Amino acid sequence: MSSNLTAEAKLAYSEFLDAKTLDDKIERLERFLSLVPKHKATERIVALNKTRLSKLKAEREDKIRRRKALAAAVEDPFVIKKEPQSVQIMLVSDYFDQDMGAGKSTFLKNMTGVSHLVPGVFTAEPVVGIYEWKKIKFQIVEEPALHESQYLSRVIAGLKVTDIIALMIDLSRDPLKQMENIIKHLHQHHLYLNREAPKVSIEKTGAGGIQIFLMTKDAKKNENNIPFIKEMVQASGISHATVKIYQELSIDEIEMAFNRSSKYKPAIIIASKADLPNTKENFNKLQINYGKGTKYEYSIYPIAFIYDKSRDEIVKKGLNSFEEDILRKLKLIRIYTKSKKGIADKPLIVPKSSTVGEVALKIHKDLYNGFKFAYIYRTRSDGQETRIRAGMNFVLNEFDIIEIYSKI
Ligand SMILES: Nc1nc2c(ncn2[C@@H]2O[C@H](COP(=O)(O)OP(=O)(O)O)[C@@H](O)[C@H]2O)c(=O)[nH]1
Ligand SMILES: [Mg+2]
Repeated sequence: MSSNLTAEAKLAYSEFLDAKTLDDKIERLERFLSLVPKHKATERIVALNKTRLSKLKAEREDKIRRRKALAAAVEDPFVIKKEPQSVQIMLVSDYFDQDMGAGKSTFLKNMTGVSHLVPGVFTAEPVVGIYEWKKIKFQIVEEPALHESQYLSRVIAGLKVTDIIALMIDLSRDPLKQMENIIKHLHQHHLYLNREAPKVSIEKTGAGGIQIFLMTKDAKKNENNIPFIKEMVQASGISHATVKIYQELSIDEIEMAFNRSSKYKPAIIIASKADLPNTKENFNKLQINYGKGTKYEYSIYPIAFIYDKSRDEIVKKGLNSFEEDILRKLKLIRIYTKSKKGIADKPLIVPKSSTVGEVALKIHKDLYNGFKFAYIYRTRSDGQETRIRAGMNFVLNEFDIIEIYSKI
């Protein structure tokens, strides 16, 4: 133990080492971490023990999950079934006050028309709605505002498997504070937004301990941290592995890379209540700190739902290219299938650069197994309509029409 720690922290650590049950271990390690002052000299101790902590928590959650699975198959409101062929967007915000929500319910209600929802009332469980945009389904899930509670880890578990996360930031409050609050909770549970995973690979082996290889010139700068990296890999519960590192890693990045619960998700910011006076300045603050041109590159949508008396309807502002942007951010393209019945009016949503073979498999495995060839109808950039005879490996473009010929 480092001499940078207070006597109280050292005592807490030895109590942790003495803990017998999983719950005790977690509680005592959390207490120890709360007693460690956070600065340069302690950042390794903190990172290492945070990794230990999340391993213990993962163990506990696993136990709880298994226990639950054994019990009657009660539907878990925190597990959201995804509509097939849809894009799922989860809304989160920080927790401020019961009566001062960020605008998630208002967004959900106005976009999807879910009726059993009262804006202005705290939502304790996820609420789901769905709407169609150009024949594509968008499923919107409102998560409870993030705050320390027994549900926080379940909310974040949901966020870790969604397609894209929308941070709802209330422009009538300090936006940077809200961002910090949200990101703090997410990082505590090792969920990272608009960031790439550190370039590291871990391959478990049967024996031989932890072998670390620094693969690039930049990676060689980690030389001094090798013992620490080994400790981190072990703390994550792996005893034998080949670890290849391709970049220089900060202490934070070491923690991200070797924590097995780390997840990376695309995210956008929806900046609500842009109709209120004096919100322009807060919007600018968000833009400068998190918008395009910063390292996070958030797309930020300043929105408002305004009642138009003359038309007796709510007008949505600020969402002009919302769905297009989301598809682009998720690297998804639309293609259309053609059969004897004609061209489908619903597009298939597939990853960019999908091949004819991948699409055939997605439609039906018989089309794939019996595949002969496909016709691709494509409008060229000069406006010319073309028909291309294509094999399995042909790469599709957005808006291609595909007609597959199969022996089956
Ligand atoms: N002026 C204005 N108020 C809004 C807007 N969106 C939400 N609100 C208000 O903000 C409060 C909280 O909204 P709600 O949707 O319940 O937030 P949630 O807690 O994040 O679900 C309610 O009183 C809403 O009427 C908006 O675009 N403009
Ligand atoms: Mg709500």
